Amino acid sequence: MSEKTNEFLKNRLSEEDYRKLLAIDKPEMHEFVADYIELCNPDGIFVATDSPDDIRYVREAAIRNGEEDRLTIREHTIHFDGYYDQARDKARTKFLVRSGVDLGPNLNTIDKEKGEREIREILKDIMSGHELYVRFFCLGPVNSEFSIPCVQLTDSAYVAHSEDLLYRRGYEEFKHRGRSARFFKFVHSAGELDERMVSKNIDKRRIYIDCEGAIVYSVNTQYGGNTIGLKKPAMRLAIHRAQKEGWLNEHMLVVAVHGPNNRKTFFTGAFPSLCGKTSTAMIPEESIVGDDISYIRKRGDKAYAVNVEAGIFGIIMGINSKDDPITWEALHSPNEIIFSNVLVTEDKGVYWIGKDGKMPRKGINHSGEWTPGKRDAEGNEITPSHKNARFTTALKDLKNADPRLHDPDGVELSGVIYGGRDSDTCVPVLEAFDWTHGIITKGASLESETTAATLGKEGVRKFNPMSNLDFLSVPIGKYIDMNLKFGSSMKKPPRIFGVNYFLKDEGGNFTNEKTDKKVWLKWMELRVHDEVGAIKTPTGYIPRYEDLKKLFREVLNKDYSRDDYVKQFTIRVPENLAKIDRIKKIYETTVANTPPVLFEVLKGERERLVKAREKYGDYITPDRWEGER
Ligand code: SPV
Ligand code: MN
Repeated sequence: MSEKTNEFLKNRLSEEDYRKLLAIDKPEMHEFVADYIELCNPDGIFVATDSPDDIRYVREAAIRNGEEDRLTIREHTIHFDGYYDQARDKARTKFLVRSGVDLGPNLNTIDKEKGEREIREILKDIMSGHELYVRFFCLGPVNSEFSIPCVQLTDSAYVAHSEDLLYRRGYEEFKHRGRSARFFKFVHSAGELDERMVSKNIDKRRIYIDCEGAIVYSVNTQYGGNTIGLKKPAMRLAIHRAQKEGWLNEHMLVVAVHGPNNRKTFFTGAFPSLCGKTSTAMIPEESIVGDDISYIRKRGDKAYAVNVEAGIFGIIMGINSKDDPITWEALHSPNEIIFSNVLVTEDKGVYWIGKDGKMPRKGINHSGEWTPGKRDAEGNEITPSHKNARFTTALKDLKNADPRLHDPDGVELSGVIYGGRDSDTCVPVLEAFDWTHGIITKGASLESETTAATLGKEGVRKFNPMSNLDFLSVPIGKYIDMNLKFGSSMKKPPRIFGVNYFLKDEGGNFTNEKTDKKVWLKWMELRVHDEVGAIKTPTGYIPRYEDLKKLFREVLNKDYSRDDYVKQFTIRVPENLAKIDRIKKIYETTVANTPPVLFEVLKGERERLVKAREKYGDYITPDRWEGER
C-alpha cells in the first residue's frame, strides 16, 4: 500500500478499525477500501472481523438504522425494499467491457470507461450521512480449493446482516491467505433513503459488473438479488473465472438423496425461479447442501460440488405446513431470520400469500399501510405480501442440513438435474443417454414458462440455458462448450436427468402431485447406481412402470396406477419436435460460437423422433417401447 493510502486510512478509520484492516496483509485490498471511502465519503466506518461482537454490531445496526424491525419471535426481523425495488433489475445490470469485446446479443454491456465514469459520478459522496460496513466473507467452504475470499463495502446494515446468514466468515481466510488471496470486491450503496428507509433514487439504480477488475457496483437499490454482493453479483465474476480455469459455476441446488442401506448420493439441480428448486432441495427425509448456487470442480476422474453459500434467501409465497414441513418449522423457530416484503400484523406477526390460516385484514407491507383491495399508482391490486417476498436464514438452523455442508473437499457429484416449467412437452423424469446428450437436450435446451411472479404475459416459454442465462458473463456458446468439455473428459461423468414438475393433460390439469418429485429423486438415485432398469425412448431413458409403482408405495405410500403412468410418460412427438426446432433456431440466430455438436445432437434427436412417429404415431405410450429396451 502506498504511504498516501496508509495515511488516508489512518485518518479516516478509528485506531481499532485501522488495526483490523491492517492485520490482513493485502495491499491491493487496502487500496480498494481507501479508494471507495474517499469516493463515497461515509460519515462513519465499521470494519468487521469474524468475531461475534462485530457480527452483533452489524445486526444491531440494521435495527438502529431502521432498515430492519424486530418481530414477535425472538431473532426474527422484517425488512422492506421499496415498492418498485422488489426483484433483480435485468435492464440496469450491465457488464463493463472494453471496446472490441463482444459478449453476444443476450448479455447487457456498456463501454467500460463510460460505465465507470457514470458509476463513479453516482457513487460520489453517496454515503454521506451513513455508516459504511467493511465485511469479509468467503464463497464456498473456507480453506478449500473452492474458496473465493470477498470483501463487501456497503452502507446497508441489512445487506451486511443478510450476508452473515448466507455466507461463511472470511476475515480469517483473508488473513491466512494474505498476499496470495485472489478476491472479489463489492461496492454497494442503498443511496438516499426515504422516510420508510427504502432507496429513493431508483431511476439511478445500477448494477455494473467488471469481470476483469473482479468488482461489482450496486447502487440505489436494496433488493437482495441486486445488492448482496456474494449472491448474484459474485456469480457473474465467478463464471468468468471458472471459464478461464475449467470448472463450473452453476445456478444449482445440491441435495443428498438417501438411497438403500443409508447410502447418500449427491445431485445438483438447475431450475429457473419459481419452478420448485428450493422445494427439491428441501424434500423431507433427504438432506440439503444448498438451494441456489454451486461450484463444481474435477478431481481425479470425479466431479465434486460445493454450495457457494451457507444460507437460504428463499421465496416465501406458498409455504405451508403440509407441503413444506421443514421450512415451516424453521420459520416458526427462534432462529435468526430476516423476512423481507411480507405483511406485518399489528401484533408483529408475519403473513404471506399461501400461508396457513386466514389473511389478516390489515398490516404493513412493501406498500406501507395495507388493507385488502388496496391498489397501486398503476391501478394494480396490491397483494398482502409481494410474490417475490423472501426469508433469509442460515442452513445450519435447518434440521435437514447435510453434515457435509462445509466440507472443504465438496461432495462427490453423481447426477445433474435440469428442470423447467413445461406444461406440454417433456415427461416428468428421464435420463439422458450420456453427458453430451444431457448437456445439449436437457441443459442447453432448457425452457421455462413465465409465471404470475414475473412481469408480462403468463405461460410464455422463455429460453434459459442451464437456468443460468441471467448470470452468464461469457458468451452462451462458450459457456455451453465449457459444460460439454467438463464431463466429456471423464470416464464416468455424473449422469444427467431432465425433470418436469408441471406437465398437464389435455384437460389442463397437472398430471402430477407436488410430492411426486420425491419418487423421481429416488428413481434417479437408483439409476446412477445401476440398480434399476429403464426404457429407451428417442429423448432418453424413462422409468419402467413396475419400478415406479414400487417406489410410489415405498416413498409416498401411494397406489400408482398404470393410467397415470401412461398419461405422464407418453412421448409427445409433435411437441418434442417443435421444441427442437425452437431451440435450433435460437442457437442459429442469436448465439455466436455455438459448438457444432449441439446441432448434431439436436438433429439426431429429431431423426429418432421422426422415425418413431412413422412406426407408432404422434403420441407414443410407454408400452410401445417394451420391445426396444
Ligand atoms: C433467483 O431469482 O434465482 C434467486 C433470487 O435466487 S435472487 O437473489 O433475486 O437472484
Ligand atoms: Mn437463484
